[in-house]
Amino acid sequence: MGTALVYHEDMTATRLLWDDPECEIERPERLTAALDRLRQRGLEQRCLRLSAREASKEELGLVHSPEYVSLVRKTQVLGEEELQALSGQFDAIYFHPSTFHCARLAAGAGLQLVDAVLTGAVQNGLALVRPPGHHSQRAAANGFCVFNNVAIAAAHAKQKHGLHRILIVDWDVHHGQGIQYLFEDDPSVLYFSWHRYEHGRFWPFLRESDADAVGRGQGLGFTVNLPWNQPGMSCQVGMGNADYVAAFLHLLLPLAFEFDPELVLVSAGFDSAIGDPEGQMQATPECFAHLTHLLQVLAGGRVCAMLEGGYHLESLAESVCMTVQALLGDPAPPLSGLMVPCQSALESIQSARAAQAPYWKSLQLQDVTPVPTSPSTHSPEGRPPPLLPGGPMCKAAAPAPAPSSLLDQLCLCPAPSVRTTVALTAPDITLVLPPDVIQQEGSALREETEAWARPHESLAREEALTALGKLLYLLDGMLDGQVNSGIAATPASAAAATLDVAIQRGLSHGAQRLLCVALGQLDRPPDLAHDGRTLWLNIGGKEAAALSMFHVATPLPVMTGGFLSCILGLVLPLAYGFQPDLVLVALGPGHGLQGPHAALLAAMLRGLAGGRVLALLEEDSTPQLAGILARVLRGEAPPSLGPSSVASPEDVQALMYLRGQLEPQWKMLQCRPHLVV
Ligand code: X5A
Ligand code: ZN
Repeated sequence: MGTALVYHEDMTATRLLWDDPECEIERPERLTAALDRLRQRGLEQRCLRLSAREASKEELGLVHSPEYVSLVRKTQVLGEEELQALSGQFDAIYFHPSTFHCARLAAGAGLQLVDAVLTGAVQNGLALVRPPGHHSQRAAANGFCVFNNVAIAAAHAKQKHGLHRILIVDWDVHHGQGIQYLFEDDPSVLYFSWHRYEHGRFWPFLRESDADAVGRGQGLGFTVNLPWNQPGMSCQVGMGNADYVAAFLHLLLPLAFEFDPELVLVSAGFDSAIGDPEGQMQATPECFAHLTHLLQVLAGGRVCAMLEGGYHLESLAESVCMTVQALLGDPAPPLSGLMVPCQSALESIQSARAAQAPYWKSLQLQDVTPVPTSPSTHSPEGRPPPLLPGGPMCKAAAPAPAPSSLLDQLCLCPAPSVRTTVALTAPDITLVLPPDVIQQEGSALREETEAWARPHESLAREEALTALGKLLYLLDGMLDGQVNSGIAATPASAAAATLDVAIQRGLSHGAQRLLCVALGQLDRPPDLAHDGRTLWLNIGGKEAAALSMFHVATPLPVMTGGFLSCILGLVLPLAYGFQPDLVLVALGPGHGLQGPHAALLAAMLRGLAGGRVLALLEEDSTPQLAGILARVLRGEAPPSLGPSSVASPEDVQALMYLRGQLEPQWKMLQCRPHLVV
């Protein structure tokens, strides 16, 4: 459906005219650097370019007082000294004769973006704007922000489009207190912000940026603050990829799914990325592709991102590219670095979960006891040691390479231009496929197929052999980098054997770490080596069992709420911790998944392995199921699941049991710091 890029060159006009070390980082090159890089990468050309318009007085009046708007209007005719004097009345603000025009364009850009998305002209988009907006308040400029672009867009979406639930995700490194104040009693706007806080010692130094500020009146629970505190001993540097992904999986996304937004607005500040002088964080630009990707499973993919901060031009430009790539539907590049959240991040996530638990069902059934505050909870050597298999649960396992030693050794080819191929033996399924999905004709050589099939009785039949030949051909195409993802069908009786062959073939053809998510009655192949190269996750087992850190089984959750906590609380933490370079999802006998649930699972797994996901279906699956999977694998948003029911006690228990077993080895499962007695 397309991605909009909203911009106007005039927004490079406003700039600091006098000496002010605090404000000098907010400069015109921020926009040109981002735009130049988008052009270089050919990303701008793939977007629908929209020229920003000015927001009207009435539109600005949706969140600002008329007196404040006319005050800013008057700055157009002021001289430099008067501008400087007026700027001094606000915190971290400069005015320029062009500020009013630029700020109206910035707000107008957001409105245009929201209109484009909500009228269906595009699926999503980014507004590249300055001045930024999220610190600006009803009658005050603040922190480089003049008009509150995102807040105006949210108010407009409510007023002009009649929306009832809007999620605002503020991933800028500063607290968007302006947005918080404007919606703190409004339950139709869920505002999430993470921010550098350092127990109140970081700008804007506000008590109400802490996790216990959760909204007021009707809006209780609709303000979610995640303050990042002084990393201290347990992580010397700022938050990184693992911390950001953990915050999404364990805090933002459970609430967001329960909220079920109709629109997602992103206060997309990139001062939370590595290299930024303000944030001092460690997250790499790729992380923003993942954050964007994770948000695209909400609201039917209607995501509008608007630039806020971001002051390191190189880091900003790269992070903007990553965000736009994800919006365009490209698979996210794998994350680099050890995926282990630091203790300080876990403390923050845990306090925010505890503060929000009274208002959200998805947090209630899980253990949310308060955080231990003693500094002795920090391990003295800094971040936990690299993940090592062979703990108590791995007694039987042969010595395995530590996943950490395999990091960054992706020896597979880069993501191909052709995204999804479909190898199906049931021809009627093509009727429901989107046009750019390729129907695969090819098959592996007969002899080779027979050789792979030989050990398996169930693959002796002609139909099974034909299906296997197609699957092998598809898998080789994925491993060689000709196609990115695919769907293969197989006769139900041959599902387990076909999956076994696919795993063996993947491992022998260059996959270093293979994640296999098997739904329904599919057992781990008995002859699969326990060498840490395959993470086997069965959903649909009789009971929850962690037979080793690489062999996990859990029953299929019965309710939507349970399914979501299984994905967010188990599947994705394991997957992000394992960092696979190939993902197999098999819908086996009795998998019991509805189309939308299967689509959500596939869409989220597509964030792993550079999108290299092969889905295995049973031949008699409905064409609708194959169609919906093909669409999400090529980058379309999954349909929203609607209001989610609460997880059943059994689902919660299975999850808690597995977490308890696996947390010591899979640190991404943790959503609270561990107690050191
Ligand atoms: C939008 C934004 C930061 C202001 C920092 C003042 N503002 N020290 O990132
Ligand atoms: Zn910022």
